[in-house]
Amino acid sequence: MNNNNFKYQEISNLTKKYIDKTEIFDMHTHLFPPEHKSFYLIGLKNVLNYHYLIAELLTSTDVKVNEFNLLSENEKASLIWRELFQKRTPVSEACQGVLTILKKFSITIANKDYYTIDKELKDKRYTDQDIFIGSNVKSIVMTNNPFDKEEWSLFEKNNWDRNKYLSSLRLDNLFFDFENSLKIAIEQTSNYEDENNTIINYLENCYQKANPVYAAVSLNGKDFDNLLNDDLWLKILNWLESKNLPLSLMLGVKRGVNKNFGLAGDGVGEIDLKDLSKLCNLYQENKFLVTALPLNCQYELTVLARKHPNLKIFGFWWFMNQPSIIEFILKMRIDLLGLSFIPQHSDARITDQLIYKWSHFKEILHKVLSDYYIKLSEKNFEVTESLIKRDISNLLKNNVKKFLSLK
Ligand code: FIX
Ligand code: ZN
Repeated sequence: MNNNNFKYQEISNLTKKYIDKTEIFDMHTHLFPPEHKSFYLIGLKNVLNYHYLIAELLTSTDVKVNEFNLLSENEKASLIWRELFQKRTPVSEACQGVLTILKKFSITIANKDYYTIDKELKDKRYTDQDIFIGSNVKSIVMTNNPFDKEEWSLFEKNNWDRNKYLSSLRLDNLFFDFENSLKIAIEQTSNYEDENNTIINYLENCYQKANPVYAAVSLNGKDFDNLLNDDLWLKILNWLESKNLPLSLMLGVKRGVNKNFGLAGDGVGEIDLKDLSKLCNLYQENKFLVTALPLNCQYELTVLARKHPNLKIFGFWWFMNQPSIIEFILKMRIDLLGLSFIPQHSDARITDQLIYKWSHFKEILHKVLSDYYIKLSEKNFEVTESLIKRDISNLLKNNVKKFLSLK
């Protein structure tokens, strides 16, 4: 092997070493700790009932949604396994994710049915901690909705690991269910002043109770007008600034494209990123974490991240989280932003998913990052082990923790 090839192999090996070694901070998930029993999801039954797989089942087989919804969770899982993994080839990203999880636990598939595999996996008796260790995820941020009383009851308990499961304030209900949100805010706060101040007082109570690391909303085009023109959002943004809390904006979703499909029925909406730029200019002391669903706005979003120091791009959200898209967009982000952005989040809904959501991404990161380091090396820039270690720590944890002002 000539000297150059040796150097390239060494760079690739070091890049893989630190991508595998670096503990991950996962900044957006739908996970909950085991102590939040009715919201804690783990195991093959839940992995197969992921809405990505349900959408695939209902559109690539003759299964009808009304019949599907009458089945038990186990019957649904068994049907999904049979239809997508036995009668068809599981090549989609969501299907391959299931195979990655099973492989991680050394479960061979052969032509076993769901119940056989489920029993073998259950016999492993793994916990959330085993999955965090197996995927090298140190901490995750939950999606906590202060306007869902049952889900929010997590913060009445003190028996769970608040360093591992960090909290957020998910505020979508203020858009689509303001009346009930206000009702909850009035119930939970003693002094009623006016609607907007009552909401702010309630958010302050929630902040004290949950210690969130950011607030978050998902938006489509028309919702942006509220953020820019609604007095409530003016107050919320000022309150967030006073708390040094970023606002995570998840842009370009269209809820209920197929209302019969439930969670599996959401799709891609439209978004005008000129509104985002206006928001960043209007609220220069606020910090905005931004991810977008439409593929056709990724270039404009990346350029905007070069214009607004208070805008930080994160992750490959939902339908963007596909290897064929990630490689292309990750390269564009590095070409335009260097290594200053937050490259990924898992969006995991079932704890086991941390295993595949991160291992699939890290494979791509290894390939892309190694190529950039080799290009630098060819320009006689010295790519050292400490440089590689530093960069990967920034990408997988320090960039997001710094933006969230976490130690
Ligand atoms: O708005 C969100 O947080 C989305 O991630 C979810 O609504 C979506 O169902 C999801 O889990 C996508 O990965
Ligand atoms: Zn999500």
